[in-house]
Amino acid sequence: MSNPFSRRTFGKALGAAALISPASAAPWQSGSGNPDAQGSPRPDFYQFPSGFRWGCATAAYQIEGAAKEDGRGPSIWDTFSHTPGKVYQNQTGDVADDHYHLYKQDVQILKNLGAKIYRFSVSWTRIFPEGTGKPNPKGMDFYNRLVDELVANGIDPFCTLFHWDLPQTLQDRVGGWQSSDTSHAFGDYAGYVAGQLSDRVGHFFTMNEFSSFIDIGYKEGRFAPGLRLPPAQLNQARHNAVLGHGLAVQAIRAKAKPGTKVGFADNSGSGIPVIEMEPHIKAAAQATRFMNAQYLTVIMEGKYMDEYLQAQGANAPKFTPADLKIIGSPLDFVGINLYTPTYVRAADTPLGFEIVKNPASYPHMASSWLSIGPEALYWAPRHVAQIWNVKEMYITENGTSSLDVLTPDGQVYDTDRVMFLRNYLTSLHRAVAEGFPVRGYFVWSLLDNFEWADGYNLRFGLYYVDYATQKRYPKLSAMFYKEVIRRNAIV
Ligand code: PNW
Repeated sequence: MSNPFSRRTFGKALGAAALISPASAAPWQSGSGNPDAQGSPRPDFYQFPSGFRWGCATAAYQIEGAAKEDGRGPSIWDTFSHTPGKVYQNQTGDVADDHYHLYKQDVQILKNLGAKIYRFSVSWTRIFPEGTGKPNPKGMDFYNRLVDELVANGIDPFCTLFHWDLPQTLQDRVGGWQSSDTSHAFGDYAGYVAGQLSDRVGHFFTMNEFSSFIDIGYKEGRFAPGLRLPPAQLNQARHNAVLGHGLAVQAIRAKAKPGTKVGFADNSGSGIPVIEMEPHIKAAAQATRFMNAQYLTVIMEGKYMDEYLQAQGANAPKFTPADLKIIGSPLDFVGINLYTPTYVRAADTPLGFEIVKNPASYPHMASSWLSIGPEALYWAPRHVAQIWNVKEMYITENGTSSLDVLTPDGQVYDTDRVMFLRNYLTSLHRAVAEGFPVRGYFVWSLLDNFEWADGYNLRFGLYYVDYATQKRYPKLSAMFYKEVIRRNAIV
């Protein structure tokens, strides 16, 4: 083993640390500059390679507000959030974090954290208020100013082109993702924005989480546009989404500066072997391919799995070989949003696996769907690298909701979030240490924000937002993350 710290020396270092660790206030409370000597009681054990990139992620509708400003057109999330009964307490993204006006302050917050990368999304209807047609210069200006501000502060912008805020006109005119007209409109919009920003933005994500905006929006109806389509129509919408992704990849390559990198950010279900032993590991990899057959797998393989098409039968999507070629356009990197584990065991089924359902007692965070499974952050990159030979990956989202409370003196002790991040990062460290090519990590999210159907009830930020005053307060987790970044290690 090349591990520099044997169990013995590790234990000794800890013992020594206990003797010398100062009893004074935590470094961030004393505000005493660089806490290196006192703050680091032992050699950092979970050190990341130099050059590993730390950042935060957000999305337009969740933070920007300014819903009607400078010519922005309505998106399906404006319509949905303004429809009574769809969002917690009928809250909307009309104002959100008012980031549209406070972006300079938010860039300073990022800088203060030490973040070197930032993932934001562009609101399609700021650029094309009706989805297609003539671009709106004022909308584009906002992203130009934001990108300039990031670059001036030493932060590398990563741009997501679609984080669910589809132009309402496209929903009304053609049924949104139910029509390939939307796929083409998306390609045009993506090419235009990349053409405008790629002199300063090196990485573009086409779309964020196919399954969230299609399956929750067009099947379960809990997200905009709130539809419950039957299987054949649903599969076609899924197909149009990945087609839109492929068209965007091609448009970005045509319009962006040479060398611009293109990928996507998906919350691909990732199988975790119930026990780390060969048959279950194999089963978990198979499950990862099959669970993502309609999104990640068809994008990476340029082909729908036979098992998927067979399982769908008459409800399978209609497509041409040309579609598949577009969908499978080669990518420069893959982004993985990761929150929850899916346990898998080897089984005597056609694909050799079975998904193991968690018992009711399985622990979760404040969001009821957010089951805790740090190992997912090891297995997801490993599967993606091994199954599809991906050479560059980012964890594009990872984080948790919490029922944060602001104390009278302006503190938020989100010990649950710190626990969550520390444990997930430990698994990510294992993936990186074993050589799986994860190059960076984005916490979801920089700020508390509009958490879709949960409104402002559930907070995902490292910074607490007082929505009445728009004041931001660093939580304990922000201090933790700042120290992780500073030491390039889990602390
Ligand atoms: C992601 N699930 O959504 C999104 O990309 C963010 O916009 C969002 O705020 C964040 O995660 C937290 O929810 C998800 O049901 C939505 O498993 C639903 C699920 C996962 C992620």
